[in-house]
Amino acid sequence: MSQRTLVLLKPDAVRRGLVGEIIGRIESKAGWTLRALELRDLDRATLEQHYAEHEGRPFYEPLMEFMASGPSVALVVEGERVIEGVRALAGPTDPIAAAPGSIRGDFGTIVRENLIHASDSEESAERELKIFFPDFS
Ligand code: IDP
Ligand code: MG
Repeated sequence: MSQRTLVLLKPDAVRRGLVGEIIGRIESKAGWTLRALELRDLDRATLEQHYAEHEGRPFYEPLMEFMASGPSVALVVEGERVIEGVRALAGPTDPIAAAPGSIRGDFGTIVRENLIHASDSEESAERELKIFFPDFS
């Protein structure tokens, strides 16, 4: 089942020079392809839409500040079960709990600065792709 997912390489990944490493892992999965890729400063309005489900949580404001602290890389990745697959490559939200071999497990220590966002379901992917790539068909 071919799908599309929205991936963000967060400002910590860009600052730390891990963009190539992380995209390499995604690109290496057989049959997955990059359909869009852009280095982008994410503005408040975009971030509010993207993280609407978390509004009011204690980590929300620090998360918004962090996500606006430098450019991110926004990607559309397409391929077989790519939504579930990129989440598996990323690992769970807390990088200390994430298994070695996963992106968060290999490179992260701080929950907020966990390197990568990836859509968590078909519904989320559809919603998030519209926010970040509204002209993409
Ligand atoms: P996800 O990115 O693994 O889907 P979510 O629960 O959707 O995780 O949270 C969105 C983002 O908010 C996380 O990736 C992380 O950057 C941040 N975050 C989530 N929970 C916490 C927390 O408890 N403390 C600090 N930051 C958090
Ligand atoms: Mg999430």
